[in-house]
Amino acid sequence: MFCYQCEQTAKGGCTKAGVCGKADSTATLQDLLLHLTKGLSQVAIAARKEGVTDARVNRFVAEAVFSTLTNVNFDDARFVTLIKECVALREALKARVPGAAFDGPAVIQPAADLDGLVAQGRQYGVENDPETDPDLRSLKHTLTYGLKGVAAYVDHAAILGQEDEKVHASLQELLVATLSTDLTLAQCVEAALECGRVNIRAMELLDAANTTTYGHPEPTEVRLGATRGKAILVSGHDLKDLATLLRQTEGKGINVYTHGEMLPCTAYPELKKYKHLAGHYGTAWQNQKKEFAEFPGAILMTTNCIQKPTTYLENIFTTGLVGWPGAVHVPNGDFTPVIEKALSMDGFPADTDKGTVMTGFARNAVMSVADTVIGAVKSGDIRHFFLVGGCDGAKPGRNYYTEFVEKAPKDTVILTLACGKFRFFDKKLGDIGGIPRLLDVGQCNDAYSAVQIALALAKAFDCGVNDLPLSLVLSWYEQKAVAILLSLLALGIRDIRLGPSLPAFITPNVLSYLVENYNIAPISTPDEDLKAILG
Ligand code: SF4
Ligand code: SF3
Repeated sequence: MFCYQCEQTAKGGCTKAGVCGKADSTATLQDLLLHLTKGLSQVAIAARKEGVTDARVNRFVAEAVFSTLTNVNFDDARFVTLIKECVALREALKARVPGAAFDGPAVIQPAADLDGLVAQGRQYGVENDPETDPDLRSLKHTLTYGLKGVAAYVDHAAILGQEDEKVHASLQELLVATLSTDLTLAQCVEAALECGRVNIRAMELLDAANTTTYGHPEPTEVRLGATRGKAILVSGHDLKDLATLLRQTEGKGINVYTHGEMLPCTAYPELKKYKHLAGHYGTAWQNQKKEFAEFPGAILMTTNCIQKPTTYLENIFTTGLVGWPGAVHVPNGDFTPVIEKALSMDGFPADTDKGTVMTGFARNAVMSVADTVIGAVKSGDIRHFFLVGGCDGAKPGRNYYTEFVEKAPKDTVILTLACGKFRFFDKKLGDIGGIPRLLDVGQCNDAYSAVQIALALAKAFDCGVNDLPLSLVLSWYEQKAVAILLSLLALGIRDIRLGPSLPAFITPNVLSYLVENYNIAPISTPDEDLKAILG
């Protein structure tokens, strides 16, 4: 195996096993599935030209690519099933365009068993990429990882009924573009920016999916302590799974808690209406081994990030695209096994009080107080906004983000999103004239909301986003962050600070390009960066 798609990668790339816990076989099956998904996309593009589109093919491409995102699925058996489904869909679609001719991954026949598939997959790993130019390779891998993020957003939105045929078509075309060895540097850059543009539309669909189904998030105070009694913990990012579980647990004497990226779900009217949505438990994904082991109830993983379960393997359930070998996988929509497990466990023996945090400052909530915010900027009460957002992770260098927020002057406001916020989410930063200094916009899936806030501020001040008193200080871990970064570049946003380390798949020349054109900078120290930004 060779994998360097996430920030946690071993020096130069994971080769024997993933730092994330991904086995060599899993990584190799993921490579094969990704390659075959490009073959399915080739057929889908040809079919589209003939006026044939297939809804299941569109959904499958997104699901299969999302399955290969970091910390989603570690179960070889599930990848074997996906590989078989991919080829079956491809052949069925080919039959609907009898005149078309295909090559490459559109004609690969999969081996019969797991060992054969792993042997086959070795040919399609990133180390065997036929692209020989290191900078082109770097840009194409950036594109590939960005597309994994797009696939995640497309899938999330589709689960709630929001799809756009143009987004499916673009995702498939860009997947196929990564196969070409004829692209110039300029074409590769353009493809990466197009990925960013497609991602904006995918995130817009997801925003519409979430807000039309569950209402606009409202500023909400969330308890961090526990309530005596039976308990289920929900992690990942999927709102529909949480809604379904809340419905299915109503009146059963079970309290439901959010974990990690599910925290902002507590701010949606149609989710917060459930009285047994009792609060938030724990912090970001990399702390789950400790936090899940101590949780006295059942645990449901709806999407990334899952880690190898330890003592709690019997208590953890996966659903949707998530998988861990040995953990019980339940279909979306019927969480009976999770509920039965929770009822069989002790639950919390007593109430505990660990204070509260605020969430729910998504675009609608922030824009509803836009006049106050604009007034505070004009009067000088608010000097600067920082968007300190992105993924969390295990690296010690991520303390930078905690320190940065702690050291940000009292006349600055911190917008945050994604699981990186757990480095500082419970800090009491006070307010500026009633505007909280720490505003949780939502999940990584809500980056669209943050972009809309920035665009609205730019409009109000009649300037470009780059001219606002706003700085982006981002942390990345997995590939949704790559997609978001490409979206920000596609919007022309400059001066982004990125950490805790730069992607291993970026070559020095590509980095120089990013610095020259977008003034991207790696994070340094909180003191130095604050000084450079605020002068
Ligand atoms: Fe390594 Fe990250 Fe790939 Fe896991 S996903 S194998 S940690 S680079
Ligand atoms: Fe976090 Fe996995 Fe990226 Fe959703 S939960 S931001 S890392």
